[in-house]
Amino acid sequence: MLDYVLNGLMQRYQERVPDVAAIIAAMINEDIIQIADDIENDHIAFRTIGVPQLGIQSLEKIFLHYGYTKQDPYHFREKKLDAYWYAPPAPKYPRIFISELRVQDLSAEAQRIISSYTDEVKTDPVTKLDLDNGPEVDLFLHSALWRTPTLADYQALAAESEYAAWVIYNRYYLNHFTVSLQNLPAGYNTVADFNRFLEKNGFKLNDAGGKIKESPDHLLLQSSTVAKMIPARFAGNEMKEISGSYVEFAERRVLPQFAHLPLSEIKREHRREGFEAGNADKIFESTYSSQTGN
Ligand code: OOG
Ligand code: NI
Repeated sequence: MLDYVLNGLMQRYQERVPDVAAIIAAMINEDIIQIADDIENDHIAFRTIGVPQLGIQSLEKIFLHYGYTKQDPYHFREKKLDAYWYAPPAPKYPRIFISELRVQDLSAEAQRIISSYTDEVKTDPVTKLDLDNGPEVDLFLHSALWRTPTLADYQALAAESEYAAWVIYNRYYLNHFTVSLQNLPAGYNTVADFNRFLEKNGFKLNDAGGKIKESPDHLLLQSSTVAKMIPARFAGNEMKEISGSYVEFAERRVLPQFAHLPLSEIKREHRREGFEAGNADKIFESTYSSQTGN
C-alpha cells in the first residue's frame, strides 16, 4: 500500500516539476546513475494548514498507518510554521517531513481568508478514508479539499505568508523529493560537488543563507533548486504563474562514533539522522519570491 501511494505521489510530482526528469537525465548522461531507480530518496515533504480538522494531525494518520513513526518537532517562528519528521518502516522508504502553518499567528484578515476555504472541510477527511485502499488514498492526496482560490485571496495571503498562499493553491501536492548524495560516486557524493554538477547543467539553486545549508554539527548538508513557475488557473479562469515544487539534495555524514568503520560497512543507521531547523528554514524559501524572482 505504501509503495502504491509513494509511486502515485512521485508520478504526479514528476509531471509537475520538469527539473525532476531533467536532473535524472543529467545524472544518467554523466554516468552518476544508470537508471532513475538508482536514486535513493532521502525524504519527501508536505505542507499543510494548521486548523483543527486538517494540518499535521490529519495528514500524518496516513503515514502512521503505513508504519511511519513520528520523530522530532521543529519550530519556525518567523515563518509561522511547525513541523515533524517521520521515520520510515524500512530503510528503502523515504523519511517524511510534514509542516503546518500556524494559522492563529496570522492577521485576522488572513485567518478569515484561510477559514473561508478550510471551513468547507467539516471534519478530518483522513478519518473517512480506507487507508488500506491505495487508489483511494492516492486520489485523496491529489484532489481538491476546498474550492479553487481566487487570485485576490492568493495574493492577499502571499503578502503575509508565501507558505499560506502555496498551500491554498497546491494543497497536498508533493513539495519536494530529495536526492540522497552520500552513496553516489566520488565527485558527486557531497553537496559541494553535486551543486557544481547542477550549476554546470544550468539548474538554479536556492541561495538563501548560502547555497549549502549545513547543520551546526556539520553532519547534515542540504541544497535545493528554486521552484519553477507553473501556470495556475484561479477562480473565474484567472491565470497567473505561481511557484510549483522543487528538488532537494542531502548529504548525511557518518556519525563520529562510527568514523572508524570501513565505508563498505556504513549503513543508514551510522549516519546523521533527522533534520535541522536552521537548514529547513532556508529550504522553505525555495518556493518564495525572494528566490524565484517573481
Ligand atoms: C520544507 C522545507 C524543509 C528540509 O529538508 O529541511 C525541508 C518545505 O519547503 O515545505 O525540506
Ligand atoms: Ni527537505
